[in-house]
Amino acid sequence: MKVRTMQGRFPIERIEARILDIPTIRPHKLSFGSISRQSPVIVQLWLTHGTSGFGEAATIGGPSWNEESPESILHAIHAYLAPVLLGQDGGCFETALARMDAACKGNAFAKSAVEMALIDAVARSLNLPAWQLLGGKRHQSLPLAWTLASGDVHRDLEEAQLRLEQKRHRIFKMKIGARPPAQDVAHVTQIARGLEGRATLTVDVNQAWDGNTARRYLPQLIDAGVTLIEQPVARWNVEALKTLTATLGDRASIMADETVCTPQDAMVLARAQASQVFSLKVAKHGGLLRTRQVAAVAEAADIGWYGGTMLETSIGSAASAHVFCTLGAQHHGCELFGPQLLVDDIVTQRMAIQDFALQLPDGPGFGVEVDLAQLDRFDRARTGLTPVHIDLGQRAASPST
Ligand code: MUC
Ligand code: MG
Repeated sequence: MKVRTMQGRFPIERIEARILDIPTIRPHKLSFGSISRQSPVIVQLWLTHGTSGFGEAATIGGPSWNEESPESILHAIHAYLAPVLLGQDGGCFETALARMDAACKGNAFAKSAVEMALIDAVARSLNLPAWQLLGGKRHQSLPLAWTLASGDVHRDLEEAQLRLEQKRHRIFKMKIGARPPAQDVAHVTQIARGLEGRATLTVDVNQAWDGNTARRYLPQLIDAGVTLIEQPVARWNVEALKTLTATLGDRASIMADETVCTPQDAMVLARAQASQVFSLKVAKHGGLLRTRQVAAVAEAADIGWYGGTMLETSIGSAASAHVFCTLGAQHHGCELFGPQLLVDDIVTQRMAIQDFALQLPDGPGFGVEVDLAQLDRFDRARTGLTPVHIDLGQRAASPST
């Protein structure tokens, strides 16, 4: 039998992952389709002295937001990432990332879930909050956006109204790009009128428009009151982002999301002056440490940051909050509202929201306690649910005649 040598102060003993299936409170409509279920991959990592930590990677609509799916993430973790980490010193985070990179190209979401569980486990064994291992916190709370994505003006306005009254959200992001642009402008204009003077409005086009459409319709959205515009064009279309930033940048900020994944992507955008804000997401950057690298490029290039989400449960959202709270002052708040979009959660207590801001949980690790019974309840291995597919609706339904 092969005997594994245990390395360093925090040897990694065991890594397990599973897919959960959690329904959303309402259909969530994006430019590329609609979802009614999230399928996060949850990782648990044990150190030899018994402490364990949790990590998460969530995708939206299987592999429809980018290349990774819950099933590919689970496979990458079990087949390629866990084997190169077992027995290694978990305290050497960069070495762990290098080993995962050497064993497996890409697969940023899968790596981020493992790195998250590792940082949680090491922080817990030191009885420290994770932010302490990530450079120290600079914010105790962050303004928290909510996404209006029901597709219906009245429902969107009702949702926004309630959240304003509850003092939970006063930044609202609208997901557009599924309908003809003129209809989107009409929808956003109605919402802007209904919320005038009480909220900040942003839109996420999720790559749906080409450069010409964006040049024509974004000024109309800005006239309606939109101040932050996320990923209006395809992720490869840096030229269009650059033109939009140069022509509209003094009236609203252009934010890159799908275009900015690696630190190298960040450098390309910074050199081209192709966006004023980066949407940071732990999963697409490949973990908490890489998120800090992308944020460092942003800071050096005078680009702001926004704390993005892939609609994670409270595990991934709390981990994201820990790294976002270590970043600089030039921010546009965050949208870590994933837990509120799900019918139920997998932690005993969610992060608090007060005065329109998410409060950083300060306990050991990511400061949230996982409810193991809830993990079992939603575990796909138990429920036998099949992979989630994005609902394309009328989009791409049949060839045009
Ligand atoms: C995205 O592209 O930003 C984040 C919030 C939301 O509603 O969808 C996601 C994905
Ligand atoms: Mg986005």
